[in-house]
Amino acid sequence: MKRSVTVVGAGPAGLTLANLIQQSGIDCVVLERASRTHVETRPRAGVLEHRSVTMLESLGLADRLLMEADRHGTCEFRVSGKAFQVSYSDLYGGREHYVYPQQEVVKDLIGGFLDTGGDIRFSVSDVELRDLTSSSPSVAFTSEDGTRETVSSDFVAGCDGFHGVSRPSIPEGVLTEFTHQHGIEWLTILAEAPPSTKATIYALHDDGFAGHMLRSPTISRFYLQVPVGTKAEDWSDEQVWEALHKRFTLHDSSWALTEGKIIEKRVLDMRSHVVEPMSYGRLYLLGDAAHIITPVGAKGMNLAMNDAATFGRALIDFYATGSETGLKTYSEDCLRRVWRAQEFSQWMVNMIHTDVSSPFFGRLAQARLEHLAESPAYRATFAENYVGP
Ligand code: RFL
Repeated sequence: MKRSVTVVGAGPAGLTLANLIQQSGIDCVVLERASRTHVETRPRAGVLEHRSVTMLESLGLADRLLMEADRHGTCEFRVSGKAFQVSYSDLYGGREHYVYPQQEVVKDLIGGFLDTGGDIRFSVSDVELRDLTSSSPSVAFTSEDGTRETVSSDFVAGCDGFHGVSRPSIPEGVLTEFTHQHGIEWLTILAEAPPSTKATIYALHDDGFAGHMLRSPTISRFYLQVPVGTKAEDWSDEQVWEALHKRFTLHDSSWALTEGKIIEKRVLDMRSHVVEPMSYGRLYLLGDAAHIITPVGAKGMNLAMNDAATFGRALIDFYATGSETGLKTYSEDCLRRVWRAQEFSQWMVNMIHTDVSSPFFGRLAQARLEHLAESPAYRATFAENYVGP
């Protein structure tokens, strides 16, 4: 099989790229390890930045999103039983967050790609990347029916997430890896509970952080900071709700948390990881394959889509004019935004946890939150980073 571009992985990065280049007449195939049902029902992130939505709109893939997504321009911080809100949209040119679950984004992207004649192979296995420094790299895979196939192409887009095969296919010593373990762990909970808030809540409590994120009118995501080494099964559902009630408590309000059936409970790896450069020969890494970030600040899916837009533009330019400029600057262009998001996420991690590394940092967190509550200039900087450039 021959295609111009082979895309490994059908997450937000791979599918955005596939739609973008296919709409410009560049043929590609997407190879995905999981089944279609699995990727279309896998709940993960849920916040899209204005820029990601604009890109989906330009691809004609935002109709359902614009109808169904909730728009958010305010978030709330709770400290020692008192709340304050930051209206980040007002502080940053009216830009808003769109709350729309990642699996719905994936569903729309798959639908759009297939409707325009796209080729996705689901449930493939034993994906192997070869000859990456040649002008015709290839990808071998076993299709769902057990047939071994090979696709050769001009470029391979490694969009297969942090645990995929693309990054490990790059010889040792080529990439510089930057890893930071944030020294905290979060229990992430998805519950069939309508949101108890109109704005995302970040609560700082002596027992640890708690977060209430919005997903849909019937589903909410919660986060609880838990001691490092905790296993999800250490926490019963009752303990989860008890901790959430306690950490979200407000002294001067009748606000109440609505409970629901817990449908997912897992401990999140609160790690940041970035590789440089994001390419090797004709292999380009996109999204989580190149960088992961904590969920603090809701950047992961947006960075993945930004990589896809940047690489897509570079490919479109290459096939239209022969120019390799965009391909050469791809890594540098993406990394600038990746590091800015990492810096913001780290800043926020330090602000919403009481005990990241020592009680000293607990006091710094309080000082930072007080500054945010009091200073319009500080809030404006937060808004710019939070809602996305
Ligand atoms: P994805 O979404 O992981 O997609 C990669 C795709 O590649 C497939 N794959 C392979 N395909 C072929 N061959 C192989 N060898 C393959 N190995 C893997 C996978 O099945 C998958 O379909 O990466 P992408 O496109 O870069 O998108 C990145 C985002 O998914 C990610 O940044 C966010 O979801 C991160 N994230 C969250 N971000 C938030 O902002 N808020 C959250 O609440 C949040 N929750 C999460 C998350 C990531 C999670 N993962 C990856 C562990 C919760 C989870 C569980």
